Amino acid sequence: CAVNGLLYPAESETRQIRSLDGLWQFRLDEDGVGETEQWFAKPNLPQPTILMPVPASYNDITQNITIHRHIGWVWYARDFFIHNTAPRWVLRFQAAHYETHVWVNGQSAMNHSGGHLPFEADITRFISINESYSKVRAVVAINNTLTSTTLPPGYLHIYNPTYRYLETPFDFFNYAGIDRSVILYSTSNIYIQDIAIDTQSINFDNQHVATSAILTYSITIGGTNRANSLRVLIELLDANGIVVANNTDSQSRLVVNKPNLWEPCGMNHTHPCTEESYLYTLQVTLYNDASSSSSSMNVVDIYRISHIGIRTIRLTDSKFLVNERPFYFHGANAHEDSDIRGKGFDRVILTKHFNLYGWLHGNAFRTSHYPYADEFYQMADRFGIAIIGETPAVGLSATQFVSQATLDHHKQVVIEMISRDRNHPSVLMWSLANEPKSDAPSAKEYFSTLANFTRPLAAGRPITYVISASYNGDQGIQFFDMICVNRYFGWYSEPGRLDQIPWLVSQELANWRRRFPNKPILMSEYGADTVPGLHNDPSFMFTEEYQNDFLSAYHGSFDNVSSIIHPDTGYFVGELVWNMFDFATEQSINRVAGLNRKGLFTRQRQPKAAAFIMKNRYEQLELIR
Ligand code: GCB
Repeated sequence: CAVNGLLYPAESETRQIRSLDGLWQFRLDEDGVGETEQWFAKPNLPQPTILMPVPASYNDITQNITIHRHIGWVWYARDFFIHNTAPRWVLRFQAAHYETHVWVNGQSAMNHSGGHLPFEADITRFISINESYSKVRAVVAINNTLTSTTLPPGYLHIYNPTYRYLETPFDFFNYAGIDRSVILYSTSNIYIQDIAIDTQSINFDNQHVATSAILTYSITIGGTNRANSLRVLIELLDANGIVVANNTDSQSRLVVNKPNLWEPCGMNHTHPCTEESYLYTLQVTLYNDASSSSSSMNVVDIYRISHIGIRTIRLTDSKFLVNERPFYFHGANAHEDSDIRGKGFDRVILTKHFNLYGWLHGNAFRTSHYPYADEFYQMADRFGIAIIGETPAVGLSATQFVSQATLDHHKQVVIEMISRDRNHPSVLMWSLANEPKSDAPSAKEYFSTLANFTRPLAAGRPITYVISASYNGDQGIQFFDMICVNRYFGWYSEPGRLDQIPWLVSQELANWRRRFPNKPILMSEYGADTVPGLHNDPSFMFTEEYQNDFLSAYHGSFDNVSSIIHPDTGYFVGELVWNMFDFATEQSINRVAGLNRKGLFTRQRQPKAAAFIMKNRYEQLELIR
């Protein structure tokens, strides 16, 4: 499959990186006239403009409710200089939500549909590369309107000229704008375009020590005018920078003797979550070998991936094996969401996220409900946190299952997500959707097609989607590898009845097992809204006591069928709480002050009482291995 992986922009001897983050000119385009009036060709956006930080969602930056709830086009612009020290310049958006049009020096440079994933264009043709510098103007128009064929879907209702409402069939605020970094980077005319690496083949001796690993890789070269003398050198460096394997074919294998394996934290006792997991660096050098003497090696491009982890994944009927040992997922799902920034990427929030994971002894999370910024995966690789990478297909209904446009876009998103994330050892599974209406008859054909499409691209990972339908109603999971269910007994159903949770959970898991005896099961969400500081004994809904008791009530049922507590009979391979942090939603009668409050931590990243209960549980779970 010809997938361009859009390699993460990395500096090297042959590549310069320039951040275009900062304050951009910004304005709303409430009447949607910007393109017809050619705002992209003007030296300034028409007034009134304001300053907008990039990266950030624009919604919560001002005190203006119109900007907060805006639906439609917005415009961003900035000028910058390029010093013509390189022959090729690429402008890259790490993500923007949702439909994005970009002009460079007044000319259309790229369009992209969909948030959460990067897009880029070679902008060399728009700048005067023969001068010593070029002045460049980038103008960006972004529309956050969701439709029945976007992912996630949405439905625009226009009640009158001032009352427009975007119905979003999902439970998080539709933050928008340039919410991840904008980067300018240079390469040579001929360059390393893509790298795919697979570490799935490891030999173990009978003491379970890895004796060797075979890494299969493929390098794609981009650019024109390729000379016959172009060569490639692939080297794998260990954590001390020593070359442990190399090759000179663009598609081949590297053999590593006695490899150090990447493992999720807690898989052995000596590896707490805050310690770094073992990572190798893959260094790819592209060079011209005109004179055939190695001293005249003329380097054209160098690219390094510094997060190569050697590990295997395999599913059995009842276990999720990492490096051939049972792995039990435990942690909390999250959202890219924080005060003021909305979904804007922020390294402070990122680092706190992982420090809290370490504190909690969590070993896994799902990127609910869309692919996160690349940096989350890089951190997860280092911390040894397992990721279930999810597409933005949240809230699919029967309408979407019969739409070819939705299916085509879903496939496109699968390609973009997997090709971006497949080289991360932390990604252990792909989730292709969250809570689709999978008991609709049309779900069967849709998910069968999607599973068949994804399987050859899945890069050694199992595939799943996250289910809210009943065990006997779901039509699509039969085509996937694992069962992931979200359940809210004692909350959305049986509200207040903590006493009913244990048997309901046990019965639920047993029912799924009966229908699918060959697929391991994971609870991909369970949780209760909790207002910090609210107390009641006996526990009542929304109090800290209730969240404690609610979560604990699930755990006994999990433990009864756990694949690590009962290695012979267990089939339950993990538990992911909803949610790590409180997060923003639309305003509604069940979301006090516009927040879903199921976090173990507040939106400001401070613990509720339940965080301590979960820390204790995860510490105990780690000791079971
Ligand atoms: C779910 C959804 C999640 C919601 C959660 C809730 O099942 O997957 O997006 O936020 O329930 O709290 O309602």
